Amino acid sequence: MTEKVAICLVGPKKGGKSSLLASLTDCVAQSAFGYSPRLRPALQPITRAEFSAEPSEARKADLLSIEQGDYERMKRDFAEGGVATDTLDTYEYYFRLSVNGEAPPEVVTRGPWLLEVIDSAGEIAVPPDGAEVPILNDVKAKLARQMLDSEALVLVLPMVRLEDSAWTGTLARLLDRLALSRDRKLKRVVVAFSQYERLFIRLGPSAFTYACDPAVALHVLKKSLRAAQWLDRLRALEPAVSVRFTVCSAYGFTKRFQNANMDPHQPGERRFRRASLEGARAYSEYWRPFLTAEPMLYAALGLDSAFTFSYAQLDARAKESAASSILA
Ligand SMILES: Nc1nc2c(ncn2[C@@H]2O[C@H](COP(=O)(O)OP(=O)(O)OP(=O)(O)O)[C@@H](O)[C@H]2O)c(=O)[nH]1
Ligand SMILES: [Mg+2]
Repeated sequence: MTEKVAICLVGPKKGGKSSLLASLTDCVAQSAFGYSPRLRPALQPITRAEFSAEPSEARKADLLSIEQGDYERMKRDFAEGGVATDTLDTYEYYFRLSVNGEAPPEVVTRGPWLLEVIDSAGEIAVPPDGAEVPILNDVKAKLARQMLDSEALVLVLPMVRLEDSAWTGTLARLLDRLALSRDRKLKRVVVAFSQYERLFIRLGPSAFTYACDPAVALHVLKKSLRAAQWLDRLRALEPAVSVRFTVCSAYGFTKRFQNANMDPHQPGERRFRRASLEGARAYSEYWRPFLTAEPMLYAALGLDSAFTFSYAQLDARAKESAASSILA
């Protein structure tokens, strides 16, 4: 049965929300994610009319729709270096998601899913601390409503030292208000650290090998979150809301965006292989972008990949290293 899921992207200006969304369908199409390639998810942009129509009406809506491809425009903007989302409105994008391969029974027996993903300028929900950013009240009210009506939030944060960031206070307050609000529908929150490839640019051909190791991602997440004051606010949402942490890069590890970490031994675009995955498909993927499917697939399905981590996973590692330091 078709299910509708609303997902709201939230995060500071220049955090990478629009880029994450723009690279999403390519990431899914190229299986550039940490899910098993046997999951075989498919994600295609659809029009608002298709999203709104009853299932039997969907084909008709398809035919009648003359909507200009908003999502195509977003992809183009991204490919040309990115455009800051304006503060005049919030923007909805629609997708049809299906899972065509092996998945846990609670997932395969459901779907397809119709997703509404809401993008907006970072300054509306997470302005810099103390800054007076003029935003129309109507737009603020619309986004607030959309956040409360969403089943999932994807929090996109740039992978920088969080204690240096000017927006951590507003983010903490936003999470507080969300925790207190009674009429929220929220079931899942994914915290996605964007621009992950930037950590590896000095590693040359090893960059991709390290990036593909979930243990490296877990380690990086733990370090990044150590100073995050908003982390406890997020934890307060549990257990009603399940929270996951992940990393991603809309740019990925290819030359297209002038990344320095392309394999220097290969001319042109090189195909990568993720270690520890057998099977022919895994050998032939481009890996561009990198893991940007994770936040949205978890938000929509509640399905974990090798790169989505729970509080328990983050904590378990903390205990292990505490124990090993006692023995050291
Ligand atoms: N290195 C690197 N830069 C990225 C990546 N993704 C996005 N960027 C750049 O980061 C900047 C901000 O990205 P956006 O996607 O526009 O960020 P946003 O959160 O939508 O920002 P607002 O719309 O202003 O709230 C742009 O200049 C992007 O080109 C990435 O994976 N790696
Ligand atoms: Mg944007």
